[in-house]
Amino acid sequence: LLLLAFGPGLALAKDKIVLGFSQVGAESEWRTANTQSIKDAAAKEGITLKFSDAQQKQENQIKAIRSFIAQRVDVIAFSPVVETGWEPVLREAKRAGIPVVLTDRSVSVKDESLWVSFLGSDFVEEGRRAAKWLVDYAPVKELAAKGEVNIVELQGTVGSAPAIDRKKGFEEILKNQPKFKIIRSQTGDFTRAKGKEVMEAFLKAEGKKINVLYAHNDDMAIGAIQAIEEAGLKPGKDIVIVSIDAVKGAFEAMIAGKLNCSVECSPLLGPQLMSIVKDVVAGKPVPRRIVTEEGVFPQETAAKEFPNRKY
Ligand code: GYE
Repeated sequence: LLLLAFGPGLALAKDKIVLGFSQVGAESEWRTANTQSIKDAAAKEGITLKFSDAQQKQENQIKAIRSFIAQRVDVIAFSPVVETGWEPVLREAKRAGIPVVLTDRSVSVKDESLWVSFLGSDFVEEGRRAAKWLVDYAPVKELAAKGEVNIVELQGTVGSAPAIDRKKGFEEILKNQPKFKIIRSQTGDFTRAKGKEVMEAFLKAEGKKINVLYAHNDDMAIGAIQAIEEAGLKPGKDIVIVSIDAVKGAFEAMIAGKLNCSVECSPLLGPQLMSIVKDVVAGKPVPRRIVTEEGVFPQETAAKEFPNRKY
């Protein structure tokens, strides 16, 4: 204990790696699976985890990171709720000599030396995959042959990397599809409650004109499914639905015929994160970017895939 008081210079006094992790919140099934994965992997690797839940607020994440700096943790990892506004606190971490690892979401900062590694999905590609699936889906093709395909979009958290990129990737594919129109687009903050609320508003404004719902995550799609049913329409039939994450709840909705496709985004980042943390502490070089490998699950594959799903 006495030795510890002299700070990190005396490495022999503490042999366990201490990781400070600032999580976005608990807004979705994806997020709770991600938190579990990180906690399990830390325990398995014998890494002391200081975990902080920001309840989807950047100011809480900044506070958590400052407190990790004050506690002189070995490594700070975080999943930034939004992309911008991180320079000051990341500069503080750098000045304190604490390496920062980004997980799941990235930041937009000019000085790239403010973080050492970014582990997570390619969100633009996920958006492209959702649009490609949609354009090729037989019932939608039929609609397009006859007239316009009217899409409503439920966006993720405003300013977050997955909301920005999933929109971008989706639009990139639809740019070449003159029949496909995004008629409404609004944030549902990645939650079921908001997804339902915003879908209710879409239905009020556009009614039966809506052919397709594109939701940036499964939770918002699941909330929207409720709104669609309450409006007396059949989700998955009257309105084709594609969303992202491929959590268990999405598989259940697909098996029930209410969701048409979910593009995978894996939250199981814990083991890879711990291995990066160990390498950083050991002074080994780490990859700047590690992209998660993912698939696409159309409704027809859901029953067969369901037993294999880990989140
Ligand atoms: O898709 C959504 C969650 O950042 C990839 O955040 C993550 C997203 C995920 O709330 O469900």
